[in-house]
Amino acid sequence: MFLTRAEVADFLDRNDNYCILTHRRPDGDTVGSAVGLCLGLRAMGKQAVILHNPDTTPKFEPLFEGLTVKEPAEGCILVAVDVAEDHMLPKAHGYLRNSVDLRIDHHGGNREFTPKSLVDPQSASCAEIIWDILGELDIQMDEKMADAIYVGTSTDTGCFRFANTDVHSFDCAADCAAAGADIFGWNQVFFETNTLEKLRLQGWMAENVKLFSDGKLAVCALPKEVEERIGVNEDDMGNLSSYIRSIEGVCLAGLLREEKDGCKISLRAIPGWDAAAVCAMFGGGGHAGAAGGFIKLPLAEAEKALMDAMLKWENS
Ligand SMILES: [Mn+2]
Repeated sequence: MFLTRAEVADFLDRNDNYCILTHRRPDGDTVGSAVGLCLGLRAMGKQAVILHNPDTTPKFEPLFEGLTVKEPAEGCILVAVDVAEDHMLPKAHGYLRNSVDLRIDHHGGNREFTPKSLVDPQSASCAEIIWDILGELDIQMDEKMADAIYVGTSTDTGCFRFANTDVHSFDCAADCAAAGADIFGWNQVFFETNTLEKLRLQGWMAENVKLFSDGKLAVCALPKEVEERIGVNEDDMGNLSSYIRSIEGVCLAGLLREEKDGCKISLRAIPGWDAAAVCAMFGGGGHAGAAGGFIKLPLAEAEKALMDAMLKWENS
């Protein structure tokens, strides 16, 4: 059953004892949405916690402080935020995939896995939907809530630069700023800081990227050996496909990362180009502007398959 924001607000108001779930390899949006919702529910006097996500990277730990538990309490209401499909739950939470009561999300076109859901693919971030729900519930954001909602909104819009950024994103961010969010501090953390290893890897990518179709398409195939030699961590690897897409003239860019039984692909596209459609050819998905998937082929063959798929989409 699909619910409106007002109906979700009403559901949250009428019930109690919530446990919030985030997606595997958590990003700013799933973390910000969970923290914002948890603090909002607590401000209403509700029992609310977030299930500890074992994939959490250090950047996000301060936001989660004091909110997480290792096990959901007996009989609690499970709410998933920014979780597109049940297999996107962390592996350790897989046993809960048939027990989630409510999903709040902005990924469209996915298989429903909860009896109740609020899915708005028009929303740039899930955190903005949480902000709307807090508004429906007349909750005034405090600094901590504002920090969380700002992290979600700013990271999913690439600091208000991606095509999904709209008036609502700015309204939400303005409200976060008014409520005391540390705008400069979070921007420094997420948009103005790189490890030296990440910058070295970008240097390698600039040397090894392949441009084709008159420079409109770009692919970079990254051997595991290079990642290990440079010493990048998982955090460093986030959003590197955007870096290739930023090359002048490139409309659609793909990054391949070599793994044990194949290659992980990550695509970025400018408006009018469809990263999700290309990833769908390999069973993956996402948004038109940003999508991902997996190709069960060795690196060189996967690179060829991805280049062929990108050309096929361009010529379709
Ligand atoms: Mn999101």
